[in-house]
Amino acid sequence: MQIATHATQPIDGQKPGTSGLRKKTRVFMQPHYLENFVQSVFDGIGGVTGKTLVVGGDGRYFNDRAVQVILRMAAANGAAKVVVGQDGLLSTPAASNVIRKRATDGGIILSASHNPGGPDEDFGIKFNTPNGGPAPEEVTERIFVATTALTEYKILESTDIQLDTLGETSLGAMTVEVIDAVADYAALMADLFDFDAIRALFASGFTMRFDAMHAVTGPYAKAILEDTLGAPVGTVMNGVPSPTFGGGHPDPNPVWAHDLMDIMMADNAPHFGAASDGDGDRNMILGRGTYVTPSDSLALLAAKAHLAPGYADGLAGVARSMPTSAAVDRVAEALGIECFETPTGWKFFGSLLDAGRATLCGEESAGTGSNHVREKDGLWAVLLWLNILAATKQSVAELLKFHWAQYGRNYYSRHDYEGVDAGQAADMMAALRDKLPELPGQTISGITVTAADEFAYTDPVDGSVSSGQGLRILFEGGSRIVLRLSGTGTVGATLRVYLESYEPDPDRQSQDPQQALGPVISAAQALANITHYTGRNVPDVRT
Ligand code: VG1
Ligand code: CO
Repeated sequence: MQIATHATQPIDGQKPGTSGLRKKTRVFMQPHYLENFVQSVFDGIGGVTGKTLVVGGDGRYFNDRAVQVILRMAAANGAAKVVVGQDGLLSTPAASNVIRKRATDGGIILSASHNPGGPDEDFGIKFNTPNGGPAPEEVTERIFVATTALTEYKILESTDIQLDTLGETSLGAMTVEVIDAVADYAALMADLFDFDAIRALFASGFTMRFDAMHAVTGPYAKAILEDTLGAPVGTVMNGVPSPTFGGGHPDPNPVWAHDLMDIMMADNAPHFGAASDGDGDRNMILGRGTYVTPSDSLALLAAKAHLAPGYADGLAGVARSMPTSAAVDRVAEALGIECFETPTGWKFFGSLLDAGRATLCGEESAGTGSNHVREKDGLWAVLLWLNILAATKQSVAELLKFHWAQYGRNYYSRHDYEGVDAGQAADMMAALRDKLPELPGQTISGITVTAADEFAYTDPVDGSVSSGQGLRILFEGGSRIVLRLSGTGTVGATLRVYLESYEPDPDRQSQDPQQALGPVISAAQALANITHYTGRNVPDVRT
C-alpha cells in the first residue's frame, strides 16, 4: 500500500464552533474538504506518529465514508492504532469513555449532534483530547491555524476497511481495532447505578418510553433498558439508527420529539419518558403529563444524586453553562458545595471535572453529565432519573413539585430565531451591547434591571480567559435575559434568547412558563428590538 501526498490549499471557514466543525454535508463532500480538516487536526495536535486514536460517529449520512478517509489518513500519518466502533458508530459519551478507558491519545467524533442529517443537511467533526473531552479553545485554535496554512495531506491508498466484524486488522503499518460500540459503556453504567433497584422498578409494572429519534442511542438504550434492566420490548422507540434520522431533527425537545410528547401527555401515558439526540449526549426528561426543563433536571439530579451508588459520597461541586437557569445554584448552596458558571459548550467543564472541583455539570440545551466521562451523556441522565425514581418511589411530577417547594421554581424558556440574516443578528447584538452600561436602574415591562454585562469567563483551574460569551441582563427578584448567537448552526445566524424568572411561593409555581415569563419576554423584545432585526414576530422554536 502506498502513502499518497496530495497538494492542497487552505479552505476558508474551517473554524470549529461550540462543538467542532459543522457544515452542510455537501460542503464536507467537496474535494479535499474533509481531508484538509483531518490533516489540520493531526497537525494541530502535534502529529499522530505512534499515537492511538478513537474514531466513531452518530451514523448520519457520510459517516461511513468519512470514517474510511480518517482511517487511511491516520495510517498515512504514522498512527500506531485506531480503535473504531463497529460499523463506524459510537455515541459521543461512549467515545469519551473509550478514549479514557484505553488511555488513548484522543479521538475523532463524526456528528452534527442535534442538527438533521442527509445529503442536504448537516455533518460535523470534532476532536476530543486524551481526557475524553471536547478540545478546549486553545486546541481548536491550533487546529484552525493549521487549516489556514495547509499545503498537503497524506492518505494511504487502500480499499475500504471492513468495519462490521469485531477484532484487529492491519492497515499498512497501523492496527485497526473494531470494538463493540455498546459494551464498555454499558459496563460503566452498571458501575454507577443500582441496576437491581431499576430492574425491580420495571418488574413492578413501571412503564417508560425512550425515543432514540432514529439516532445513535437506539442500540445503547435497547441493550441497557430492554435487555439488561427488563423494560418490555417496545420501550425504546425509533431505535434503529438511520442516516437521515428518519427525516427529522434528532433534537430532544418538545418541538422535535413531538411523537413522544403526545404519548407522554395522553391520559394513559407511561410513568416516564425520555429522548436523546443524534450523537446521544443530550436528554429530554418527561413524566406522565410533565415536561422537566433541562435546568430543573440538573438541579433535581444534583439534589438526589447521592441515591445512586456512583454518587453515594455526595458531589464535590456542580457547574452549569451561563444561560442555564440558576436552579442548580440553589441546590449547591443548600449542599454547601461550589457552583461554577461557564460559557456555553461542554469543553468548558473539562478542567473542573479533571481537577475534581465539579461532579455534575449541565446545560439548558438538554445536556447533563458527570465526571464518569468528559462529555454530556443522554442515557446516563435517564438512568440517574430511573435510579432516583426507584429509590424514592415518587413520580416525576411529585419530585418536581417537592423540589420547587423546597428551593423555589426558576421558570425558564429559550426562544430560538433560526436562520436569520447574520449581519442583522450581529447588528442587533452590537446595538444591545452598546446599551448595556445605561441599563442598571431602568424599569422595563415592570421589572427593574440590576446589572447588565457581556459574559466573560476565567477558568478557575487553568486561568484561560474566554470573552464575548453572551449578553446578560439581570433584574430584581432573580429574573434574567440572556442573548447569544449559536455556534452550531450552518445557515445564517441563530439567535438564542434565554428567559428566566424566579418564584419562591409554592402557590404560584404551577403557571404556564410562557405566561409566568410574560414580563421578561416583553422586556427582551423591548431591549433588543428582536422583531426589527430578525423580521420575525415569534420565535421558530420555544423550549
Ligand atoms: C448548542 C447548545 C450548547 C451545546 C451545543 C452542543 O450550542 O446551546 O449548550 O453545548 O449546542 O451540543 P449553540 O452554540 O448552538 O447554542 V450537541 O448535543 O451539539 O453536541
Ligand atoms: Co449532541
